[in-house]
Amino acid sequence: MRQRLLIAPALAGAVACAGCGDGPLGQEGGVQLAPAQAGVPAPSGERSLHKATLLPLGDSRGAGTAEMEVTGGYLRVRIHATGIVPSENIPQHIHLNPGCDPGGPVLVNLDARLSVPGEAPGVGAGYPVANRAGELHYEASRPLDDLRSALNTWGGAGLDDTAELLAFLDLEDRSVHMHVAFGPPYPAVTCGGIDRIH
Ligand SMILES: [Cu+2]
Repeated sequence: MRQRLLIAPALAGAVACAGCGDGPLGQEGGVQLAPAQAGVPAPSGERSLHKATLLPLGDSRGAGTAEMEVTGGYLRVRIHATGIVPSENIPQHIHLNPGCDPGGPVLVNLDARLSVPGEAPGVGAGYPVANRAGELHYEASRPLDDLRSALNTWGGAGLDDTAELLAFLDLEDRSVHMHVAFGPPYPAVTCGGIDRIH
């Protein structure tokens, strides 16, 4: 049994996120994650497609879909949603928990570059803005090697290769949240558990 991995401790100035469960938004602390399973061979040319149906929470009318695709050495995330407050940067993340209540701490920021907690804030100008009709269309991608490096640097994840990265991300056991632009506590306005499509 290998030692459990530890996400970097919270930094001063991190903001709270009531809709996210425990931990502040963006720079969570003290998250214990199971390590990648030893003995699992690295698949060649890893490909997968995961999807979450985003449903409204609370008084929100927000709804949509999020797709997480691993292909060609990249993680690519697309979100299409409606009923989103226009003209504000909408914080959105992949959260650790499979369900929405609570979502748990942030695993990946769904900002312009798919940053990780500690690397970039969980709210602010890096996040997408809905148009005047309340439609939000978002796409971002990041090389898997770059994402792995960031998780090692900012989360102390100790991931040696892509197979360990994908086991660490464990996308089918996570959820996607979008939040109100202003906070704290940045309650979630939409959420969906992630399923693997193929
Ligand atoms: Cu979130």
